Amino acid sequence: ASTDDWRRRSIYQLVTDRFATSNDSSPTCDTDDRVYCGGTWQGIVNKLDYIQGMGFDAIWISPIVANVEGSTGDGESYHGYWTADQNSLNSHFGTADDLVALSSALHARGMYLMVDVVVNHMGGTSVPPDYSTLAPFNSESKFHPFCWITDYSNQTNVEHCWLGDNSVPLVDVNTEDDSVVDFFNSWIAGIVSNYSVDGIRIDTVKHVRQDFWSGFAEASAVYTVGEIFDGDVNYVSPYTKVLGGVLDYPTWYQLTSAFESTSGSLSNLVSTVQQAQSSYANGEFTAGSFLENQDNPRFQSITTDQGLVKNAMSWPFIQDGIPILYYGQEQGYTGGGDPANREALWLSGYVTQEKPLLQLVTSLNAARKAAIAANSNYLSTALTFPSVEGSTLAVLKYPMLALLTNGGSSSTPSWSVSGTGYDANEALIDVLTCTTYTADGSGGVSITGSAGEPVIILPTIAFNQTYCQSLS
Ligand code: ABC
Ligand code: CA
Repeated sequence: ASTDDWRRRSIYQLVTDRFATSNDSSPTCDTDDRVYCGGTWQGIVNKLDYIQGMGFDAIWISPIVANVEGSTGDGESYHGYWTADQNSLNSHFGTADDLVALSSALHARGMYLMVDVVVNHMGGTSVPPDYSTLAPFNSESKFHPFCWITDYSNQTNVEHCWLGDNSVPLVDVNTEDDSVVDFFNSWIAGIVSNYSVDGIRIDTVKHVRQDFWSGFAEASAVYTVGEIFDGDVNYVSPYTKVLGGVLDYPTWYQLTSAFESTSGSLSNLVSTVQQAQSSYANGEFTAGSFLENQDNPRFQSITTDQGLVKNAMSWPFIQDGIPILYYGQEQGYTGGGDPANREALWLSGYVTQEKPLLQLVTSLNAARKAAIAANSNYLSTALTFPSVEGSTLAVLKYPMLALLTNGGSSSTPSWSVSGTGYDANEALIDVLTCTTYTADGSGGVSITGSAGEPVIILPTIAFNQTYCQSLS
């Protein structure tokens, strides 16, 4: 599927090993052990109702190819980022038929499959690594000479030296070598066609020369979203010219710091978003917007104030890009940094009732879908900030008006917003509570909220009321 096809989508990101088992069993899974816990592609198929029930219409799964086997000083390769053989699948997660069955099951529901892929490196188990264990590049000449990345301000160092550590060096592929480039271009085309993949998430993008990526993206012929783990818009933007989109790390930094406490800066979030809107090649429209992922402490390991949590969680669904929710957030998971943030989801029982954050996510997906349906230009309407005042923020992307606050759960926020585009006295609804409001004589909105929670306004006419009836 193309970049344009993905713009309206909403993505559920999962770590295959930790999402669901084939037979619905619930094996113990202590994240500190860093071992395979038993999740599979078949397990995902069994739980698609759970994902689709929240309104997601795409999933992003962790890497699929064969990895370093057995235990290392950094544990087992349950996450999938330590490739051993580019041309085989990771048998812990199932067979090729299972992966095809997953993509078929998704497509039968009108959902998309995004696969995580790693080009930059392969997984070693010693320094120097035993190159003969790697496939298909099994000689030193296909890799950059060993050196650790030591200087992130030196782009050559970032691209040619190695990530990882002495237990698991991430053996850096020589992506300047033409035969390596040719291999990867046909490899990605093969993955996309063999498993009917709709989009790819690309790992460690900033560790490979920028001009490698346009050919790779073209060869994939699908939407490509790249990971450039960096907070600086100026550093990230150039990559938006060579890929379908980027994971919006610059906004993520400001989103986290804006809502992690009641003293966070909303204006820093606003200015970073505006900078990204004007410097990314497609504005923020094709960027992946997220609050959590497998590399960073979960938001609720920083604060459990539910007012702050709900505001931060709302962000990816109300902004210009493609929302991504990292599995487990809907269940209120609180794991800290890697590996604690990779909890097994089966330990939650996949409960959907009386789960306020799961309900929030469901409402946010419903609101976004309704806004897309109501305004044929919604997906190309850049959000604006009609009001930024101390601890409150209004985000307008007509017909959606998101009223956010970082006042925390003991605050009673209020917003007064003009220039909304609503008609005089138009009937409005807060999608999260189904409370109704009326615009004033000039279309303005004045609302007092409660418990520091966000309010997500749509014209009542744009929102399917049966959704509200199903809430109670
Ligand atoms: C394992 C253990 C960890 C242990 C580590 C040494 O080894 O589990 O507990 O600490 C995979 C696994 C990990 C594993 C690693 C290494 O491999 O998932 O569990 O960690 O073996 C991607 C993936 C990630 C994956 C890999 C490797 C890459 O999302 O899941 O990890 O395939 C860098 C890379 C980035 C990478 C990330 C983990 O490391 O660029 O691609 N993620 C700075 C650097 C960034 C760097 C980041 C984190 O630190 O600039 O390049 O990311 O180390 C801001 C700046 C940023 C700065 C931050 C900290 O501050 O703007 O630039 O980021 O202000
Ligand atoms: Ca590299």
